Amino acid sequence: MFLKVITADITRLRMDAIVNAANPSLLGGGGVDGAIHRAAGAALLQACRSLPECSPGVRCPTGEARITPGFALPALYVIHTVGPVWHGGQADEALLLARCYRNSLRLLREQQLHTIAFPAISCGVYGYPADAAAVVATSILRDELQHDDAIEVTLCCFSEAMREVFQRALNAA
Ligand code: AR6
Repeated sequence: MFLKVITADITRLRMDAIVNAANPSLLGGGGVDGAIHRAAGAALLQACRSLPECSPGVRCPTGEARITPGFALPALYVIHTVGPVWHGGQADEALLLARCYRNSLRLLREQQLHTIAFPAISCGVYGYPADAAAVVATSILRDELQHDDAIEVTLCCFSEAMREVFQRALNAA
């Protein structure tokens, strides 16, 4: 199993795929989403816009994932997933967050790709408590990668404090 936690700007990573913590429109936003769109260039927005809507304004419902090229990024592909907004923990947040990780890995496997980096999905604007999100992320990933040596997963935190939270959860998972 290859699963590690680092502190980095995800837009700088040379991976088969990096994951974007997007919103259902897939038309960009702040945080890591804004950084990825800026670094990938306008072609990424164009590619996202051309993805089909499943309902008005929704290209990716919460918990699902979509893939596009990475354009100007060092990463070959971007897997866009939409994490849950934290509503206190009783609104299926953990289930939906788990689906983000599972569905992103499913797309990676379908495309026969091997290296992937995740940001701390939902831990910014969407307000998911970092320690709880880290437990979901690391337990799902450990479970998914247990019998899979082909995939290398990097959890890419944006601060040393966040890295410590995710590393602690990984050690306990
Ligand atoms: N590299 C790695 N991690 C980053 C980077 C970066 N360049 N920039 C920020 N982070 P957020 P969410 C971290 O808010 O909570 C957007 O507007 C950040 O410090 O980006 O899922 C979307 O369009 C935090 O730990 O995503 C949605 O509307 C983590 O990435 C909404 O935000 C996630 O924070 C999604 O909210």
